[in-house]
Amino acid sequence: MKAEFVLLFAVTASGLLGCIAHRTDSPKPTRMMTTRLGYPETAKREVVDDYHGTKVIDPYRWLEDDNAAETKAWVAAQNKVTYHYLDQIPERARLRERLTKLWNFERYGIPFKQGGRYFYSRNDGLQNQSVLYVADALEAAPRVLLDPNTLSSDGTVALSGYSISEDGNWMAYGLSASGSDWNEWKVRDVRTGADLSDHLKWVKFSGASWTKDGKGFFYSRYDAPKEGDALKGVNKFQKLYFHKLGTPQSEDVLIYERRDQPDWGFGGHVSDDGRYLIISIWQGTDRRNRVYYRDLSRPDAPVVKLLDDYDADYRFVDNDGGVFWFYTDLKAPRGRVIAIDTANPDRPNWKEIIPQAAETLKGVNLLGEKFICTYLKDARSAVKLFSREGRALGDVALPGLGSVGGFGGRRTDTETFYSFTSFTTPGTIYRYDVTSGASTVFRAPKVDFDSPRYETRQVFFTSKDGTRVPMFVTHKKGLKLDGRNPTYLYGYGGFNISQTPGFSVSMAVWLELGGVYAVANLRGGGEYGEEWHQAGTKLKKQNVFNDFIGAAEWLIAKHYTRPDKLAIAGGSNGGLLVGACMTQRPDLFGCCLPAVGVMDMLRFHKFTIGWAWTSDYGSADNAEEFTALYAYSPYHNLKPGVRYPATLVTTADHDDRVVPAHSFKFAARLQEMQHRLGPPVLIRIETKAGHGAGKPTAKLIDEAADKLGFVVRELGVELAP
Ligand code: X98
Repeated sequence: MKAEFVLLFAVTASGLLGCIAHRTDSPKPTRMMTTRLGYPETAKREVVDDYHGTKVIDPYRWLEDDNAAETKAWVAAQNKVTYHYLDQIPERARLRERLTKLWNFERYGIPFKQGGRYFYSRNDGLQNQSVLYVADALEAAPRVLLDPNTLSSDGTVALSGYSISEDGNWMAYGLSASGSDWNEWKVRDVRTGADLSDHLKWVKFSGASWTKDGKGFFYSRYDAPKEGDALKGVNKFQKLYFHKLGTPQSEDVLIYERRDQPDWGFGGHVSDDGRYLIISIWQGTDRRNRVYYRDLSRPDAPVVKLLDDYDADYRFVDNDGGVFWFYTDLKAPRGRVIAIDTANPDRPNWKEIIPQAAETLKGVNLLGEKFICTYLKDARSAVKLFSREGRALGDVALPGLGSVGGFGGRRTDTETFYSFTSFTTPGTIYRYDVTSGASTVFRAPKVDFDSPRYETRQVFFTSKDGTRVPMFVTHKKGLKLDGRNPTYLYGYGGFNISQTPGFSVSMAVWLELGGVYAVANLRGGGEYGEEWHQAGTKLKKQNVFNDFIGAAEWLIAKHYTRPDKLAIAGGSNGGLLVGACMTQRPDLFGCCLPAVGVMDMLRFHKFTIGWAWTSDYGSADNAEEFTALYAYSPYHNLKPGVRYPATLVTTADHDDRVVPAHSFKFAARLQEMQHRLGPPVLIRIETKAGHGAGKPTAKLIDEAADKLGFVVRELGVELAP
């Protein structure tokens, strides 16, 4: 077959990847490679479950055993096939080279002040892990407080969290190895940089909160798992402890547990005035919570059940003596701020301070006696100020369509910091003077990317049931809507999590290639508050897939692209999204990238923290919810002989958030079902890595090169010579 090439784009400033050609006839060169791929034989075993009278086979159940030698052999054999295929993609080396060059820019985390010292992270560009610094003044030369790169030779030990004592002298910090959610916490003397002997194990889903006197901190932990079960055993019965500085963990004081409530999780937080321990009680990822508190000024004070109706999301903001301010979505799906006087806590006495707005309230901080509220307006950030009484005091002006984060600090602080990022600019850090309202740049990264050549448009499309759904579309200025632009469509659609603009090195390289990058704000997310979230959960989860399919159809109808030029991607709940959409509409996509996805919707609740997600998914234990789950579960909806799009499933051996067995079983069955002349179905299993957090830069670059290389090959994107 004769391939024609049409040169469409001019060379960029970098001169490396700026010009691409499109094959106009899509010869699908993968076919030949596919037949030579030789997937490993995956044994099928007879496993049948009965769900409410429906028999369901699970032939690849054996892949759930992460300790079995046969699972390890299967992983090795799959990786061999995958890397053999990826090694033959000539563009991959150049993509990796360009990714490495673009990744190599200095970037800072958002600073904060504690005990007269400033703390911030910095990455010089290619460091596997960002380094934590401390400085005596904002522009004083900082010194290294913690360099995680020294903790392992390959960058696989990451700082997962830290907390500084009131006087700024002590730092409790959590470390995660190989991407696991399990953390070990230690304590460092900020003045000397030396560690104490304190060592806490089996900490998960916890921060640390110091008492005002710096004598110790509150944290949450689980019991040690059974031998061999650490990465897949169910996490229940979390307990809240107090750890006293300089003592062994065995002497930690149990502050709160509920043996009658296995699903309850606890977050302990000491109020800035040091007076109260606020205990947030969670039941999985359900947004609703309970709030209890204890008066720390009295050693024998009881735990008081302040908010125990489990009817809304309540997040403690700050307090003025016994008056507590909360963010809540109670009778306000887009959020508001209320005050509860703990001396008169009955509901009729609650006061509304900042009412619900048209925008969705996402964050509230009290600084310089003003509330700084971050909102989402059609998935873009807006920041508004209010007095303590709730009087509107104006906005913080932002540089454009993007996302902000930060505004941390204390009620008495008049200085705070925030970051601003967009699809074409990496995070710039600003210092904000709360008194004058002036923002000044603290650090602006310089990245080798010609941002002004690109544009982001926000579009709205209509989903299957008529719902108006927003989507960000980013590409080179002057893009020709000729229906054949390679397009990378990304989505998540769950857990009240919003997809807001942000810079991605990988997508910057894609844009340089002439690609279109689309991010759809699907239902299930938090863009428009709790109603938007609920509209994509449980029996309504199909709405999320309909929205994503609607986004793809819109991009095709508006001549951005066509199915064989369209890649879809998503991770975690977004991996489920990709898996469900490709099983429902295999004709609509040219390439699919389901990453660390939840693929077996009948068994997700049986591993680690999976049970927590029944708030979004429901459970196969419930007959009605089983029917909904079985109708879209990616693993269960693959059909024999269908021509599925080229697929690169990605996961990692230490993913204890979404166990890799989901991806293993899905990939095994997809290889079994794929049409014999269909495009490749590969699974890439990263080693010494987890769900994503803390992944070292070297691994991020390798993964991005492999994914982009795969997309470039499968969509037939030609790089400039
Ligand atoms: C989680 O599963 C979040 C996991 N998680 C936490 C923390 N606390 C939790 C309490 C209860 C249940 C889960 C919790 O991370 C936590 C608390 C303090 C400090 C650090 C962590 N999430 C979902 C997820 O990962 C959605 C996003 C958060 N999923 C994977 C959903 C499906 C696929």
